Amino acid sequence: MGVSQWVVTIIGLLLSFGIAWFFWGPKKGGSQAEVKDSGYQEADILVKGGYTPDVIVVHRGKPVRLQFLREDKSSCSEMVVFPDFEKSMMLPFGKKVTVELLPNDAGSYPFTCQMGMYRGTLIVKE
Ligand SMILES: [Cu+2]
Repeated sequence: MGVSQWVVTIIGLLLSFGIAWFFWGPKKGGSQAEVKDSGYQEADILVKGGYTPDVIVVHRGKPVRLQFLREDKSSCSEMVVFPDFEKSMMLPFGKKVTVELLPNDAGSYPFTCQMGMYRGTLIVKE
């Protein structure tokens, strides 16, 4: 192989490694919900092409208050569903909507739009 072929091969390897890392590499710890004076663990979530942040970390046994703000006009984002908590909420455009949950068990609980395209995770720790 000539030098340029080596360069192309190495770049290709680096790219595939980068892509694998992107999908399977260690994820950041997520966003820790803040405990407010209200006693609730609170977090703000922006709905715009997905959920930001999309991983919320809370502690079990304490009520959680998630404030969704939808800035996304696609109908995809008009509802958020927490299947494990049997909860769903309509998210009117530009309006803050509060979802209250009481996670009693540690675990990882997904939340999605009604079609499951937007995805987020509520991580409940001991
Ligand atoms: Cu959707």
